[in-house]
Amino acid sequence: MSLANQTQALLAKMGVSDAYLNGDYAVHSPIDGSELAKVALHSTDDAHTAIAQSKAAFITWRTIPAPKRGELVRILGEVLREHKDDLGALVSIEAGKITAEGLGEVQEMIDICDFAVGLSRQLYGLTIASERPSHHMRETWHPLGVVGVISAFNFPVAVWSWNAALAWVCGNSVVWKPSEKTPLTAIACQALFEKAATKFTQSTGITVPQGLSALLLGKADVGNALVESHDVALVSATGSTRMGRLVAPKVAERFGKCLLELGGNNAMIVTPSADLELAVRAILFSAVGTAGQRCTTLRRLFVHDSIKDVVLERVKKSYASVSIGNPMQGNLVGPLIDKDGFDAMQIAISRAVAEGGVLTGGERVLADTHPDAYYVKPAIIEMPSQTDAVKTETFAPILYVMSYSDFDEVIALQNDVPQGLSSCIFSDSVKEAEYFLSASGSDCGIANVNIGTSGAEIGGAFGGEKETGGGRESGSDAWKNYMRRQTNTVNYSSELPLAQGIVFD
Ligand code: UN1
Repeated sequence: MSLANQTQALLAKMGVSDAYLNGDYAVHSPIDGSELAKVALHSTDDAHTAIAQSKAAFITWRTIPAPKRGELVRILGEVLREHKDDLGALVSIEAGKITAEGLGEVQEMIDICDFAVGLSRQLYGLTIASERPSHHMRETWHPLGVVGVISAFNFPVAVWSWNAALAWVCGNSVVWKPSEKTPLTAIACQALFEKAATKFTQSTGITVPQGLSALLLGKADVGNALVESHDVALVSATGSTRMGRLVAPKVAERFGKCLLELGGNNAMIVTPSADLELAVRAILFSAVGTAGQRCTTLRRLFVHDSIKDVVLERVKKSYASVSIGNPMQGNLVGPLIDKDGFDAMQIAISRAVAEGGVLTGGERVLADTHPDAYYVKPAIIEMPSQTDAVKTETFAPILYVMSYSDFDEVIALQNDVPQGLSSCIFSDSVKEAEYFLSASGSDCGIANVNIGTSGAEIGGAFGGEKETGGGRESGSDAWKNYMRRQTNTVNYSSELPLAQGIVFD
C-alpha cells in the first residue's frame, strides 16, 4: 500500500472528516518524498474567527469544576491509548520518525493526560499569614484565557498535548497552529479530541463548548495572528530561536504571556571515571535518535583526554552499526524532514571542516532509491576547539567531539554557548556529578547524570535558559503558566486595620 493510501486509511480510522482534506496544500512524506494528501490552509480571517470562538469557549469552560475538566482529559488519554498505533504510524509517515519513536511520542501524550488528570484535583494555592487581626490571606489560581500553541515538525503531536492537556484542566481553551510540515497528524489529534469530547458529553451531560480545541493550519501569517491577538492570553511557542525572536517582542508589546521552548545545543561530558558502556549507548540514542532532530539532541561531546581515543573509537563503531532507511521497516535512523534540513546540515559540516574539524560520515545515502527523500549518515566531527560552527544549533545528526583536561574548564565550555536546554555528565565521581548539578555547574534547564540529553520524562518541567527561551512546559509546576495568580485578603472583623501599621483617620 502506498504511503498516501496508508495515510487515508489511518485518518479514516481516527475519524478525520474529509472537510480538512479538500484543499490545495500538498503534504509530503519525508520517507520517500511522495505526496500524502492535500489539505486546506486557513487564512488570517479564519484565525480571528477561531480566536473569537475560543474566547467564548473559555468563558464557559472556566466555570466547569477542574476535576470535571480533568475527566475530559482522562477520556482523551483513553482515546489516545486506543489509537496509539494509528497516530504513531501517522507520525512516522508524516515526520519520518522510526516506529518506536512515533509510538513513544504518542506515549508522551498519554502520560501527560494522566498527569493532567491528577493535577485537575491539585491546582493548589497557598494560605498566607496576615499581619492584621481577623484577616485571612490566600493565593488562588484562576483560568487564564485562550492559550495559543505553536509547535514544530519534530514533535508534531506531543508538544501540543503537553500544552493542551494542562491548559484544559486549568480551565482554558486552546488554539493550535502546528508546523506546516505536519498538518495531518494535527488534524488527527483534533479528530481524537472530538471523539473524546463526544464521549465526555455522553457520560457527564456536560457540553464541551465549541472551539475549546481549535486547529489553525497555515504558515507564519496564521501564527502571527495568534501572536498579535490581544485575546490570546498565553502564546506557547516551540521552535527555532529565530522564531522565538519574532514572537517574544510582539507578545511582550501587548503584555501577553509567552512560554518559549527554543533551540538547544546540548552537551555531554564524559569524565575518566565514567561507565563507558553506558556513555556510548547514551551518545548513540541522544545524538542519532530522531535523526538528530530533537531540540534535546546531543550535539557536543566533551571527553577527557585520557579516554578520548577509546571513547571515539567505540562511538564510531556504534555509529557504523546503525541501520539507516525507511523508519517503518526496523531501521534506527530515518530521514531528515526535507531538503532544507539536508542543506542546512551540509552547510554546517562545511563550516566545521573549514574551522579545522575532522569529519566521519555526514553524506547522503539512498539517493538512488529515494531521490526525493534525504537520508544521511550521522556525522561525527572532531573539533580542535569550540568554534562558531559548534556554537550554532543545526537540526541534523552532527556530533561535535572535543577533548578536555581540566574539569572547571569543561564546565565553562559546556556553558559557553548561547543556548541552555539540556546537558549531562557521565561520571562515577560523586564530586564531579554533584558539582555539575550545582549553581556553579551546568547552566541548562535540564542537567542529567549518567543519562543522555534527550528523552526527558513528562513529569519534570521541560525547557531551558538563555536562547532556549526560559519557558517550562509539561510536568512539575509548569501548570502555573496556564493560570493567573490572585492574592486574596479577607477581613472577617468589624475593624478596618491597615497594613504597615498606617493610621488614616
Ligand atoms: C522537542 O524536541 O521539541 O526530551 C521535545 C525529549 C522529548 C521531548 C523533545 N521528551 O527528547
